Amino acid sequence: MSFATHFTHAITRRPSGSIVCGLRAVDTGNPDLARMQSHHDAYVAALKGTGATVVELSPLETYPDSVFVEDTALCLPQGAVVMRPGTPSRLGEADEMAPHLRALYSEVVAITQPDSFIEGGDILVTGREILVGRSARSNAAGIAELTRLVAPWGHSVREVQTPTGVLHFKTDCSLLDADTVLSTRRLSASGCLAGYRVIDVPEGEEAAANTIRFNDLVLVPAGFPRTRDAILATGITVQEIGNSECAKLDGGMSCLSLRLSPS
Ligand code: CIR
Repeated sequence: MSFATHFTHAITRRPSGSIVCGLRAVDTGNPDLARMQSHHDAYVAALKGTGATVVELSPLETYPDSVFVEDTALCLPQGAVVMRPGTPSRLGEADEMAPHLRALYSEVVAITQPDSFIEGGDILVTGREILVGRSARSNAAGIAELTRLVAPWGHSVREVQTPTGVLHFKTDCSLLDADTVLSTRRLSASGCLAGYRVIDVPEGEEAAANTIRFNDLVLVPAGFPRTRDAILATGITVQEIGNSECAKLDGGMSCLSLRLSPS
């Protein structure tokens, strides 16, 4: 397994009661906290089942969307980069995450420029590069600052475009192995994944494009059998996790963890 799919640790944060105030593009009703917590428990258990250590952080009432920890940092083998979320209600989540990263890494740097915005959901780390989708949450200044910060660690960043109306780049794609990307057709048709082996999610199952490859497992949102079977056909073990409540807030499998393997 490459550095892009092998992880010794994950960081998660339990959802808080304030989750009903979480951001959403379309209101399909409030998430049910108890059901979300039970999905979250299954998610954490699946990560632990691969042998990884999971750091489970306490709920943060002040930040309704703070269960979506992925947006607060980029974790690479050499160090972590603390993000600058592009929406005011989430900006403070990054500072809350920083000390937990410092506990695991000797090098932690941060996006700090006032005009820079970038969220982890827009970043796909593959076996060969870091793809960052420009979106309503991640701008050119944020991507440029990230590029400067990770260059000394030997990483190159390629700016791409998150499809219009899609929250994050990884809403529409995820890494299955170092060279294989699961993608919606609307994203793969843009050509930004040229050179990768691309598996398109079947039509009607676009919401299943956001999975996570975590060691030997791929975690897939429950309810998308054709996507599950397409991944199973690659020979990777799949585990389905309920995502009905996070989906009401535009969240999926990747949003719920930071995945890392500090070197
Ligand atoms: C938000 O709008 O920021 C949250 N309701 C959802 C964040 C999902 N995060 C992710 O895709 N990485």
